[in-house]
Amino acid sequence: KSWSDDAAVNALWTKLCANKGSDVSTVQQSFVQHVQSTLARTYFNIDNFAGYQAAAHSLITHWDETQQHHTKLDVKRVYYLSLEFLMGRSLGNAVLNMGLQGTFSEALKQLGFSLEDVIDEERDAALGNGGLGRLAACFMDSLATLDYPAWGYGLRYTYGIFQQKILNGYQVEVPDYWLSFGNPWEVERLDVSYSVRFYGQVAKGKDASGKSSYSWHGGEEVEAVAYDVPIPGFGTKSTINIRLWSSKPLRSCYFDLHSFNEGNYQKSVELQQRAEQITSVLYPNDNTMAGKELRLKQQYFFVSATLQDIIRRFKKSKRAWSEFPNQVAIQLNDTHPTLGIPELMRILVDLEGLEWDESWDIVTKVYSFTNHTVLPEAMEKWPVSMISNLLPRHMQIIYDINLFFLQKVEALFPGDRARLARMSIIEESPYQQVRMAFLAVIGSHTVNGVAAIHSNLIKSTIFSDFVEFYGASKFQNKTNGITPRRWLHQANPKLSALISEKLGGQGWLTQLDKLEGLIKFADDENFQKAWMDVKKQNKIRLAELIRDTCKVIINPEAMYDVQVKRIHEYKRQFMNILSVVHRYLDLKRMSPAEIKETVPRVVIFGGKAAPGYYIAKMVIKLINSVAEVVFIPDYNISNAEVIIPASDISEHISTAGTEASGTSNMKFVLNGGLIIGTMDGANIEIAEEIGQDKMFIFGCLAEQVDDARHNQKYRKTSMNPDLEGVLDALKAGRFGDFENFAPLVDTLTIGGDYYLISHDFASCTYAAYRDKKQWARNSIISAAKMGKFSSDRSIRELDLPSHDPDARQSRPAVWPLPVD
Ligand code: 73E
Repeated sequence: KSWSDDAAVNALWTKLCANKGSDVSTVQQSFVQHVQSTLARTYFNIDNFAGYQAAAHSLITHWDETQQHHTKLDVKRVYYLSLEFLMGRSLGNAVLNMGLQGTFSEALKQLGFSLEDVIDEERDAALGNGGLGRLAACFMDSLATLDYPAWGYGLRYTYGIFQQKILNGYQVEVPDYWLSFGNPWEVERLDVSYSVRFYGQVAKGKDASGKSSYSWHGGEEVEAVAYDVPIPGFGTKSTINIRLWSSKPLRSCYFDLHSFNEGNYQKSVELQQRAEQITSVLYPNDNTMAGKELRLKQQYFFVSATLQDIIRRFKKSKRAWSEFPNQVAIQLNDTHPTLGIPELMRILVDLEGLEWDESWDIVTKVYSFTNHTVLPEAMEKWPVSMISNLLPRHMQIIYDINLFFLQKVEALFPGDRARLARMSIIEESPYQQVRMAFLAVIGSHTVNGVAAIHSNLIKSTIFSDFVEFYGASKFQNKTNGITPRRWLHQANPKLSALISEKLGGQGWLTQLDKLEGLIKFADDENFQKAWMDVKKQNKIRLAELIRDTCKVIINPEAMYDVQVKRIHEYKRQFMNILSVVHRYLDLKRMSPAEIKETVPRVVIFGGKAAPGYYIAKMVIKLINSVAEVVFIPDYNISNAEVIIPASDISEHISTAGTEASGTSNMKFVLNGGLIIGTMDGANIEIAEEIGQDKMFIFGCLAEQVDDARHNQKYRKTSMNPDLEGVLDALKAGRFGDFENFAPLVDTLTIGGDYYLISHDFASCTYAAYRDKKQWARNSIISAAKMGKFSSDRSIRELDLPSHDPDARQSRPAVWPLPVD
């Protein structure tokens, strides 16, 4: 019962709910109460970790009320479906977003804790690989901050992205059992669970009117249980949810009684374990497809539970199905949740008894699709045989979708058989596979790329036939963004404070364009000094992290040159380390006087290689063998928050046309770092905003890549002589046994140098760093012009259902106020 008819009962509830002040003593009361009852500890045995848990629990009361508010308003909701959410830590972010920083620091201080130490106890929630998963997390922050009636949906993996250790220069993966000490940020919803079927058979029958009907039965069923994670917006009382599904055995058959009776206890538990396996681990491949049946199971498990939940919510309003698109918008984060398209068709046609055409009309009004990559190895294709076995009814539906689609193509382009083969959802050779990106395009009303160059590229390459068929307006660009709340305010508190002081308030945190107000201070020497002083302090903070994790002492006076991102051939960490060796060899040749003239530079790398990616792992070994650089192990959100504010320059040097957008490039510039980059992804738009003169741009352009590759492959161009010198040094064993790297070096020669390292091999010296004033000026102006790259702008452009204007009121006393 949600509301009583009894006025006295209502009054008592209202009074108790309202009793949630945010002054220091109320926070302390709540904290102590959680220490005693939630954690069952006492004043005498509480450590920083318990302090963290109690602080988190004190924040998480009454967070469900935004949902009630949206239900009351009866608004259309937007659902962001993503197999990855790379959240990092929550406590520091929640306290800042709720405006409770001062209160919490003081409350904890008086109780003998420091807020920073308590924050440091939290483990990263790392349910994502890289940019795609972090984008989902930034989008959730923006959706909450902008008061959208939004839900995120994902999977609650028991193991997040592996932890990386470096042993003898090699990457070693350690499982990330992040839940081992519990997770105060999630609420288990045992009341929200659905069953999900796999395998089995399809029976064909006839319904009452004599029409063919299909029913899927048999196989095995597992249960999806919801875990909700609250996302508080910044400066608003909106708090939205990410609902993560965890797989459990079906409640009704916890034991296989037959095996149990035969005395085979082991076997009776097997079913249970099989079910739990589905959400056990995040696939650690970034920008490559794993192709394992378990991954396909994860994808279907995810969309099945999510759609059941969305439909349950929709049905509460007792509307007709034709209203579904007015109540529901679903954004697909890449093709990973694309099975949602045939699944919604199955629900409408097989279970709800709607006609095919009516159902298809609903489906295509509900879905939109974001493409994040054009790399062929990342394009999802599933063998027809695998889908037919795991999801037999879905395979039939996909065939039908394809048939009706190709009939329309045939009508528009009669007799063009090659076109039909190109556009078919089914790839025929070397064996039949389902092209998930095509299914996503056909089942969605809009498709977007993630930066201007990428959105143009998908129109001219992978989806060009679809542009001809649907017209260009279906294909749009929504340049990625990042949340300034986490990536500046939280990660760089000193710079945030300096900016707020200069701009006279924190308005820029929700209207990032306001940073432009800093431009008029770019030549002000005092401001330049204050700006660079913050950078210096951040460099010292990073030097301490490096001292503690790598046992290396670095000089904060040197220029910090950073490349942190997943290790991938297209991102060209290999080229970066080769150019480090080149500069090292140069130094060796120089006279002491010449050496004095050079800028001291600390080169810092970080990033994980997919466990099965042999060449990427060899790049890590090479980096670690060049002892003059630092490799920070286990690059993750929390150390990114220390690394990014400390960089002077960072490297975003993918072969043109390969990095769809990149988002760390935005984070570095927003924190006053300059970037060295190729004309790729969002680098191009950053250059447009801040001016090319404030970036170190080099390398081949996207439109030149094909020719350059051709010339490289057929040795029409000879190898860059500087690069040749570097390879000679490697071959001479100056960085350890050459055998360790031979296959990597082969990619440049017999491999045809597909990523154009020789072509782009660049060796800049950045003398500009010597002119400190000019550097400070460029740094200030660049950061000031980054307004476009707020994820708030991306979210607004996505044209999602209208947000709730009433939610934006002054921050209530507690998080969040009950809906009146
Ligand atoms: O350029 C980035 C982009 O900034 C792109 O490589 C990345 O998405 C970011 C956010 O838009 C991305 N990740 C994946 N595809 N593109 C991917 C593919 C398969 C599995 C996991 C991640």
